[in-house]
Amino acid sequence: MKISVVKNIMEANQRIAEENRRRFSEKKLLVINLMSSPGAGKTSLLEKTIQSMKADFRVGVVEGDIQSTYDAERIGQTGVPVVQINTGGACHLDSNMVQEALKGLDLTQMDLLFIENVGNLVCPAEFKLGEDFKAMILSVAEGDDKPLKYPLMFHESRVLLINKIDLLPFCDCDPDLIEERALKINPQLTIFRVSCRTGEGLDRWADWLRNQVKQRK
Ligand SMILES: Nc1nc2c(ncn2[C@@H]2O[C@H](COP(=O)(O)OP(=O)(O)OP(=O)(O)O)[C@@H](O)[C@H]2O)c(=O)[nH]1
Ligand SMILES: [Mg+2]
Ligand SMILES: [Zn+2]
Repeated sequence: MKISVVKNIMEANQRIAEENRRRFSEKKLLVINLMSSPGAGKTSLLEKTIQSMKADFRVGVVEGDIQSTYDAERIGQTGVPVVQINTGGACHLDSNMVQEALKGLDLTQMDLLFIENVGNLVCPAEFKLGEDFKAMILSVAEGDDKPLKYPLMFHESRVLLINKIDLLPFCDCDPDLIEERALKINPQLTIFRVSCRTGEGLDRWADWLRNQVKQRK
């Protein structure tokens, strides 16, 4: 009966994700579930994005990690409200964990909420959290074959950020090939090439995001 157990878990996740989603849409809050493999640059992207948007929008963050409050402390330095989830071993966030984390945030004081998922290119893509959309980061150091091998995350995401483009001269990675392969899986993907190190491409991403927040209002 293993199969029915798994099914029940997914149904419960779906139900709580819908509750989260209702709360978010009551508050006209844009919520983004940010996913990538470990170290692709999720927290770095959030630090940069918050810096460029916090004068115009009220931003909040839920940080998901197996252990530690390290990322929440990094986000805390930007001055925006943040809650850390420690999954205690689980390799993805689920909607119940997010619902618990929301108790620590005042959603009435927020326009944009980022949920940084656990670093993992596989199962975070399977769990809805109540977000408006998923965004994923792939860093060029991971290789241009990743859309071929981990298609679900590319399929489920609305946005792909190709990060660490400052490292392209040192990597055997063709960003055109990443885009071509990703778009074959998901032709609706909006793609940005960025570097959180040099700042290249981040303005375009922030402009796009501002429009998304305004449309939600
Ligand atoms: N060269 C370069 N390094 C980067 C860039 N973005 C992030 N890094 C570095 O990559 C490392 C990992 O970045 P994080 O932002 O912590 O990555 P993450 O996805 O949040 O990692 P986890 O939360 O552990 O999954 C850090 O040392 C960053 O300074 C970039 O655009 N270029
Ligand atoms: Mg992080
Ligand atoms: Zn998992």
